[in-house]
Amino acid sequence: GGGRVGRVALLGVPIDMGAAQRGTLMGPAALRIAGIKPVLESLSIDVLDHGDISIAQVAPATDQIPANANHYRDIQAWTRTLSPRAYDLAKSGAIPIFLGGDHSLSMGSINGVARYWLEQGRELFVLWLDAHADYNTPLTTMTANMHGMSAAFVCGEPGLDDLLGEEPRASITSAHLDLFGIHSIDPLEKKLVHERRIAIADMRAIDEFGVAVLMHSVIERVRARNGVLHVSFDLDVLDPGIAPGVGTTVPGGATYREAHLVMELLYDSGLVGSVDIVELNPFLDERGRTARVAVELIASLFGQQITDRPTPSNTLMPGG
Ligand code: 6HN
Ligand code: MN
Ligand code: MN
Ligand code: MN
Repeated sequence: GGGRVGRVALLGVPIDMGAAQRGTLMGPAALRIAGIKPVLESLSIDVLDHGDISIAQVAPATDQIPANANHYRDIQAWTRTLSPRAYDLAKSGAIPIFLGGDHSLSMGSINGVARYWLEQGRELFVLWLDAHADYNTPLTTMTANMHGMSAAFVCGEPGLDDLLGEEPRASITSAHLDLFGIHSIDPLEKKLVHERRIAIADMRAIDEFGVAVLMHSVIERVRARNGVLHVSFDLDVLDPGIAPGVGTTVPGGATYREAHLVMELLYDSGLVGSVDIVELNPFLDERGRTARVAVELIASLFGQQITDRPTPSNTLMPGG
């Protein structure tokens, strides 16, 4: 396997203030110990690890702190720091992988990457692999935890309007978002997702139709518009039986093979331009199991195959 992807840039984003449970700040270290760099290198990919970003240098913000947004100042500092770094990494021509950290990091990573692709005249699409929709705003949230608001923020939903400060806002639209693997959604969040007519493949749809059929429609939508795909991979989309090391486990998640098939089909598509891997909480993990599963899935996303023989779908699909 391997070959299509030339360069990957790793960037650790050790943030845990967006979640209720602390500990995801250890995620980047655990992903490195689980071998993310050597595994990608074994696929003939050039990997540059940029280390972890820090918010130590950020100038204090003075905007009003909105209600119902826990640790707003911290998330704001991370978002303002990460967005320009994400822009630069996308511009470097490497595929950035943002190592979380809780899911609030996607507010910065997607904003920066979207700005780069917008400049290139390419539309950015986002595949949100998650147990949750993360489509709350300060007006709908039941917890005020900002990792539950990141998909809504990147789609330009109001309520966190000054989060980026001087950093240009590069929202995607809700028509560029695919929620995939969802099996937990709050009442007002569900209403908003339906109002926006956001594409959702929930776990019931995956049970009924299978991953391949549903992924095909995600991929075709991006390909039809010559778009680029950002994969925002929240490890809690996986069943807690295979991925216990996350703060918000929900029963009924994706199986090991369902998740690998998602990644294999994404690799075959050749459309993935950037990746978040979020919500790994080593403090809650069992002997590194979840970190290892995450790295195995990243391997499939970057071209590892069970055999190197063509499958029916990667023979038929252009770019396969
Ligand atoms: N995540 N919907 C819940 C909330 O607090 O808004 C859970 C969010 C989980 C967020 O896992 O990235
Ligand atoms: Mn999430
Ligand atoms: Mn989640
Ligand atoms: Mn199932």
